[in-house]
Amino acid sequence: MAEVEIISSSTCPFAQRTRMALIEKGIDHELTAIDLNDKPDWFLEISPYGKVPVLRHNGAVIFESAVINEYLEEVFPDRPLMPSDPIRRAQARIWIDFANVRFTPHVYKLMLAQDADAQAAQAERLTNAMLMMEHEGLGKLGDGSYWMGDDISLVDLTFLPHMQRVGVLTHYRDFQIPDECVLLKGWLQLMSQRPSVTEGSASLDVLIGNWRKYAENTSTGTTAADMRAA
Ligand SMILES: N[C@@H](CCC(=O)N[C@@H](CS)C(=O)NCC(=O)O)C(=O)O
Repeated sequence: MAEVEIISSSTCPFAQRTRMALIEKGIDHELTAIDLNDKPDWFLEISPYGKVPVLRHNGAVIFESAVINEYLEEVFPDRPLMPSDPIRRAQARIWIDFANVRFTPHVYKLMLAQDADAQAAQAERLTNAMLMMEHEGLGKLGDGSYWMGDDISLVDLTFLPHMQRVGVLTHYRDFQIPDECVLLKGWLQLMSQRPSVTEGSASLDVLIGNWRKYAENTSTGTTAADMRAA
């Protein structure tokens, strides 16, 4: 048995962030997929939020994708995914926080919105978040192709899964990445070729099927409940 175990579900974008970190860092790991509609008792005993991903390592249980990724970075420092300079590390953390607090909720809220006015308001919020990512993030952080320059980092891994789901928003809500976000589009294209992305990603058709529960606002899961309240 590998010493690192990641507990996931087949199409969870948050678990995808941690799986990508494991692959990018070359960490041998065991992947345990659970059914979120029928959570096993052993999982509920170790996961206080009842959410994936959960990491088990050396007898410890760690949850929350951003915390798991920082933990992996500390414990497995080879093939670093954070800059070495403290200022750059702080900048990376600012954008990881932005992804979690100011970007990802808008993706879900646009999916969950049912009437046209609410959808238009949510689409505007998501557009503004992307414009900020384009101009204040990718446009200012460095000259490289990735968020923090020439090397992939935890920032890229944090944004990627929900940026991939823009195709699902296009399907259900006719939402597009704004035309002026050329850096963002180039970054998404670059990321889509990385083995950590191709290995850990479901097809667009699968994602469209999986997110129908959000598009129709019928999800009874905790993620939808949290995002409705966000
Ligand atoms: N903030 C958490 C979010 C994790 C999350 O929402 N996971 C979803 C699956 S994508 C989940 O396990 N939901 C449980 C449920 O819907 O009951 C993280 O970053 O790890």
